[in-house]
Amino acid sequence: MSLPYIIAQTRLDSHAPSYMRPAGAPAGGEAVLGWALTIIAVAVTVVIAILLVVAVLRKREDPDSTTKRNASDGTPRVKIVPGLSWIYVGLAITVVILLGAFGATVVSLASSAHAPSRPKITMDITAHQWWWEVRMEDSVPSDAFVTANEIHVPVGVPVEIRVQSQDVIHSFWVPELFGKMDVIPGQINVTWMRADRSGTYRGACAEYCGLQHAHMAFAITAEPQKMYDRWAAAQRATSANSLPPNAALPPNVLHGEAVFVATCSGCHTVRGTNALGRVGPDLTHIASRQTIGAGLIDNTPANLMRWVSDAQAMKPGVLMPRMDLRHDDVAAVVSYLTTLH
Ligand SMILES: [Cu+2]
Repeated sequence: MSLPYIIAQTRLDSHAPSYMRPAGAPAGGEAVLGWALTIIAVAVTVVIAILLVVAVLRKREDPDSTTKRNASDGTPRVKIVPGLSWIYVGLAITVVILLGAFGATVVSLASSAHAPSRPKITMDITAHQWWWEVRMEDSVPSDAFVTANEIHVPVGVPVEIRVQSQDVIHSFWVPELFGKMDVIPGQINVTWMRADRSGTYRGACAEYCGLQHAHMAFAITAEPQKMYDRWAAAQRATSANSLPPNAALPPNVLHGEAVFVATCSGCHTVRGTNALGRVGPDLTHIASRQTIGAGLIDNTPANLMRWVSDAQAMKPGVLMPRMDLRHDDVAAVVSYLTTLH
């Protein structure tokens, strides 16, 4: 990674996720380490370049260029060139810098491996080709809830993150909050994060995992505790609860729900209905999400129409098949999905 690229990342493009612009821990300590190692590497390169230029420009005349030989046996005399002892000084400085950088790296990574205090929230992340299932655990098991791709956390609170994979190897990464954590089938890897600033931080899969690896994004929104509590309470509720009791729903929404349960329930869950599928993302509160297709496109009715009709055309290879539904059935399903706040 070149220095101009790093500078462009950190200064010019304020929207691109960058580990050099941390918004919490453990990313903060890792960014300090990253900057320190970058500065040392640049300084060493500059010093060596200057010395090389000086060496080339400074043409010293050797007053005694012919090799003298010992009179006794004719072997060449060993001659110590003045200034050669500086090599030892340079070597000593290099060793000290390298050992210092190594020690700082070990200490920094060891201290960022664990949260400084016991995490208050645990999230279980399950990677799928190509989306993220999220289960927010709770000390009261019935208060745990499942969502997908978009996660909220309270600012200033350490969060334990446990990652596992449903299929192939992935990697879970939010550059501004924490380093990459490999997601490996058959095991649970654990990391942690603490957002220190409100904001929405984009994450991505950081391990090539197939055709749509590039479209496996997610977002973590850090917000004040009260706002997080409201979000969590809304996510816990079934979608039926999010509608007024006995609400007289428009006929197209009711029709959309019927089509959804008949057609989509094998793969998707909408809590409070008979749709209990676990293959695809839980859609109980899909209307509250910003994007569809794991960060692929904005969650708008027009994009939902395109997605529900033919997800393969938008994200080739995705598990969701092309649905052979009539146009008015798709429109009804979209009307229904937009009520799931
Ligand atoms: Cu991937």
